Amino acid sequence: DPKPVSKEDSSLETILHRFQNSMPVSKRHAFWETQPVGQFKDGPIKLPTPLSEVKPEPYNLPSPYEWTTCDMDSEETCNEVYTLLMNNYVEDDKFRFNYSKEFLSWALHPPGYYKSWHIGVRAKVSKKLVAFITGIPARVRVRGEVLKMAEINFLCVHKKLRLKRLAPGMIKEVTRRVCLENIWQATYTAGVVFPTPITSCQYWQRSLNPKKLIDVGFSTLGARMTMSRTVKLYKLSDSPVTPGFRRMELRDVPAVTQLLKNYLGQFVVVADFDEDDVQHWLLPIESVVDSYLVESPETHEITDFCSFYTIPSSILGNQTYTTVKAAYSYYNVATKTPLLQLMNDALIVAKQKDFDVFNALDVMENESFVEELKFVPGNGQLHYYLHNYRIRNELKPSELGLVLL
Ligand code: MYA
Repeated sequence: DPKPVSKEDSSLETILHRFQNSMPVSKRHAFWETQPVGQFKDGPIKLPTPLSEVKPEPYNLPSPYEWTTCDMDSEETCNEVYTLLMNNYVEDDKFRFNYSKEFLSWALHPPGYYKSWHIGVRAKVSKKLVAFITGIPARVRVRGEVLKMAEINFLCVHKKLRLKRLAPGMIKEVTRRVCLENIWQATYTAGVVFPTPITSCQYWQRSLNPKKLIDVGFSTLGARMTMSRTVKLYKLSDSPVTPGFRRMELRDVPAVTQLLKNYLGQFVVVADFDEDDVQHWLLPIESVVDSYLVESPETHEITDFCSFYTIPSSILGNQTYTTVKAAYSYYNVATKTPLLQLMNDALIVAKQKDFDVFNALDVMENESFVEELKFVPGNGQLHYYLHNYRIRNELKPSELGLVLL
């Protein structure tokens, strides 16, 4: 059984044995798999060490700073994290992500989360929160093997403390705390390239409120286009067109889990969701995550599903508008309704809910609808990474069935 190793049985020998046994005999190379050469197969790069060998105390920080574990249930701490990210998280020349407090609470409290993985750095004297990084537990399937992983997100260092090598210390500390839970793999995404992405994805953006997006510089008026022609180009129906299209409810969790499981089976790196995960990640939460499905009016079977999450972005230096409200395509499954029509309905409900733009990565089958639904390529890429897991061949974005926040 090559599956995650239990705490009771994590001796190196047992792990090595299980790891080798995960390959069919004909493909195993007991000697060469121990040598520093490129390997034929996907798998861990380093085997787990016994837990007793994981460093028990935190890494050192430069002396003016100290570690803090952020209790995200505390309103005060949640506010501090929110403010740090609002002012210092990912930005380009015009926009900066402005994740809401409700979103952060949702993102950091999935089933089985570890409080110790919500890590802050404070200035010792003022106690001001100056840096942050988080992990959450997840099961990720890589070519058929389900692994317990950490999803790492919200790495942020205050602008005044940049380029002082705080980030590497924070990454080492989160790694240590993940390993203490006997988890040895992680996944994360970033807009920058470092060693080594498993694939690099492209964002596509669909204007829902083109006038505002043009006014704030998010998009530009196309060549030979007027504002009124542009508004007309992006106009959508007032309400969804698919009969039986409705918001997901608690009673739909089993059916949605089944739909997702069946659908995601075809991809190479995939979120492995059970019913608890689906309830947490996909049951709608106002201004955080939206999910819709198609219930057949005749059979009442749930045949299709679509979802998106909400991240506002602050507009830097605009007098009229402060925020762009963006929807991010999450997981979508079409078995009866054409995917194009399903996603068009998703655009319609997003427009009804006053989103300005709908974003989608070119993961899963998203490339099949973006052009026809008038998405345009965004600038910049999103790179996907695995920590301590080798994938021999770089993947195509369409081989990913995993969307992080
Ligand atoms: S991605 C979002 C990242 N956040 C932002 O972009 C917000 C704005 N920027 C900042 O706050 C800072 O610039 C950050 C770097 C904090 C990003 N991922 O301290 P430094 C490397 C990984 O002097 P700073 C997200 O949250 C850089 O290449 N490494 O730099 C996922 C250099 O290393 P090297 C990054 O600018 C995070 C070193 O850091 C990133 O003050 C996944 C410089 O450090 C980045 N996004 O701070 C983290 N950006 O010299 C990895 C820069 O080698 C998790 N760097 O090039 C790994 C798995 C851990 C768990 C394992 C469990 C088993």
